[in-house]
Amino acid sequence: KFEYAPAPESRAVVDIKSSYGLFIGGEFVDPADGTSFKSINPSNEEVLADIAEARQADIDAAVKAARDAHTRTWAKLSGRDRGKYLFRIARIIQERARELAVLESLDNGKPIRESRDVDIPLVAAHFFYYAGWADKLDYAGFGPDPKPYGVAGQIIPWNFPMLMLAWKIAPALATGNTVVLKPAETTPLTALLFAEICQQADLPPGVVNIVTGAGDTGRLLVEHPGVDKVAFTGSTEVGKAIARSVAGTEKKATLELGGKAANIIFDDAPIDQAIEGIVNGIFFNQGHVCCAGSRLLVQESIYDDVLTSLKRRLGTLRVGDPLDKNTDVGAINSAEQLTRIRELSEVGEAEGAERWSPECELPERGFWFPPTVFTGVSQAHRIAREEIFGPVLSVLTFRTPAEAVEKANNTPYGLSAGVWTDKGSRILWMSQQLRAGVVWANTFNRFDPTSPFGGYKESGYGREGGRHGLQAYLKVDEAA
Ligand code: TXE
Repeated sequence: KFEYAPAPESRAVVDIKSSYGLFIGGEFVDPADGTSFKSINPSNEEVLADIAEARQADIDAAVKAARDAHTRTWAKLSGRDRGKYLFRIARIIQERARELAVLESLDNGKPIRESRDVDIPLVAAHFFYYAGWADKLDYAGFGPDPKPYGVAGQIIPWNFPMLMLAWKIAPALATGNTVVLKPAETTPLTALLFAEICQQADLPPGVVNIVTGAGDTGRLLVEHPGVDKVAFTGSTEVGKAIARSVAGTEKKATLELGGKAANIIFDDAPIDQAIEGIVNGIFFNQGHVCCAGSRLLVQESIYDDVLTSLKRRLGTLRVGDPLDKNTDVGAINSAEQLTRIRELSEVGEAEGAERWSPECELPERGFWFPPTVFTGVSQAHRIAREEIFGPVLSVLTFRTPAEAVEKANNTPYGLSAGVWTDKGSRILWMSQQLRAGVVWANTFNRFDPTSPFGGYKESGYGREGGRHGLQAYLKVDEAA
């Protein structure tokens, strides 16, 4: 048992076993060749647990378990019965929310306030939402009697481990698919706790299988001939490799990849609210967010005011222990990600942008990076073009709405954007002009299970969330 101190909010107790097997056919099993890797706490580099690494024989077993469960039980259940299981899972997630939140913060490094108030409540909400759809698929507008693909191979990243699992598993199960899911290698623990929750909910064995491992394990899953549908969230580079791998096969794929979102502040915006939106846009979850507002576009006339207020606000952010309920910015998830953030920040300086961070003392152990703002950034700079995926904001300016649109769209990505203005007509115009899957108006990083989420351009294809999220798991063409 781990005891967590010092914040009373975090004084939860969560069982972390010293080692974890693979969850296949409803049980935890040892990997065929016995290899494993470590999951560590990024805030202090301590080992949390030893995690089994799945190889070919294990993927074969997991896909077979998922196939058997699909043909023998899951596909035969009525939508209402599938919904009952999902409602049960949602309720157990609520009951075990504290455990899940602490475990998420330990494994990922995100502040407990976020895992407690954002991640885990949204996870439960996703399961409730898709549980409600399970017996209404005939009315979802996809034609009569829409059919599941069968076995879904799902690969998720480390930035929102439980939430990405919910985005993947809840709609897949609601539509009658079974699942083999691979969590990211740096954050497997909540997915393994979810496996226990499936047991607790008496989910039929094999409906959900969790295989742990790194990129190679993911590749084996994607390439497995028994997988009918691939769903991936992660880097654009790996997403492209997956698209190539499934091309010419019968597999369907949905890809949710990187982003370089513009957060656009007009001079008539409610400034205090906008400052909060900028901070939330890029420092929420240490900026490990595919839709992070990593490019701030400020109208020139208010540039000085915005920068002064923003810097003052950043001076109040607390960076540190993820389990302290007062922490605003936690640890960077891994040494590799920290290196990436450091390298791109150095590139920013070398390219001539001006780097600024508030005074803050970072813990000695663990992976840390201070909230950072780059000014004097031009569109040609790499820090304005490439996803940094860390607490680093690049500030650019614009004069007219048309210039804001042009700069915002000047990116290979197209996942999200934010617009801050008092004018309703401008919000409508901007949202039509911006080439982004999500456009937030006078808010940022707001998620809801009822809203579809996904990208344009190199940010991927397919939508997760809402009614659209069902479509990704149904043979809608054949049914129509
Ligand atoms: O991603 P990977 P990484 C971006 C972000 C970050 C960069 C690299 O810019 O700095 O990607 O992060 C699995 N076949 N995003 O290296 O490798 C892997 O094990 C199948 C944005 O962590 O894409 C993990 O489970 N699977 C993104 C998952 O893919 C493979 C979130 C994501 O890891 C694989 C994460 C392969 N060949 C990173 N190689 C977002 N859209 O939110 C790796 N994986």
